[in-house]
Amino acid sequence: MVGSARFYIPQRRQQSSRARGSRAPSAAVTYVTRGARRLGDMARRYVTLRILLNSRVNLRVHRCDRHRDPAGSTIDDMSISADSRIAVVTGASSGIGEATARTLAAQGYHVVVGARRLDRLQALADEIGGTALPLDVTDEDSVEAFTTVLPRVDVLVNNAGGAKGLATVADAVEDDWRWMWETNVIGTMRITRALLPELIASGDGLIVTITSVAAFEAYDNGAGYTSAKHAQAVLHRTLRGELLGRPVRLTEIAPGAVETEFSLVRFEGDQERADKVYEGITPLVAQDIAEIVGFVASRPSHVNLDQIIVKPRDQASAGRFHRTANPPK
Ligand code: 8X3
Repeated sequence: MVGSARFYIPQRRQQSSRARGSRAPSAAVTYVTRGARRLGDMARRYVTLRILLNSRVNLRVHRCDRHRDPAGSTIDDMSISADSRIAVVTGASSGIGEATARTLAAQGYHVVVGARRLDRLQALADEIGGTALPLDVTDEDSVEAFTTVLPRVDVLVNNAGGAKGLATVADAVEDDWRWMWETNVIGTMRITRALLPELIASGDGLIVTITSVAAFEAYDNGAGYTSAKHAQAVLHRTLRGELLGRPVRLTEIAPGAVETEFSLVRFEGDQERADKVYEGITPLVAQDIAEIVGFVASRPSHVNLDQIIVKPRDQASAGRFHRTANPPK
């Protein structure tokens, strides 16, 4: 009753390198790539078939060296029951992503969690009966390795992202801007583009993108982040039109102040500065957002919640808060 598939992950899509604007491959490279792609397609078809035929399938994933985790260990098994719907959550090693993975697992999804911190990710996957796979959305090879092994995808939660720094445009730090655009914008585009065929093929796909109030507002010292979040949101909103007529719903969730590692990352580990962001208010917590994702995912398939802006009661806009000495916890 348990099937087992072993395969090496080949290059998945030749078109993705074309889209990157790389030079035309030589005949030999084209030949090898086509062969590898055919092998990859056969492996994917085989896995899908096993899922349809067996009550459980056990997928052992072997990855090429550059995708191995630093400890060099093999990637864990992916045990998926035949009737499981699969939800993919990016940036799932903490905060909103972690809480969302728990919520969707409780709703019966087999959740595939992706992030860079594999140790935390694995503990989460063990807890919720999901699958942990390393994922760096800023690395095209990593995205390709991650997406290639998924036998089907019903829900994609684009949560990976974040902010770095708080500087005026006059003092803009290019590396910070680059990181924010790579993570929030290009990363969302990469993973969404790669999983679109599976989401459509599911017959009832859902893409949830976690943007921010920064996708609706501009604020001083925040242009690197607000511009990236605006761009990420436009990418997501564009898909709503492009996918019209296809069985895929799209929901943008735009949170205000959520107390997670967000500010700690933004201020490069400066805890005192990060704490100040939430000082004197009762901020949202990751679970608040996770429950909204769970609500969205549990609506009937003809219901599309397009945009949800969610803020603490103490926050009126991105930069306007009501702060008190002893806010209720
Ligand atoms: C985080 C919200 O207000 O810090 O996405 O930009 S804010």
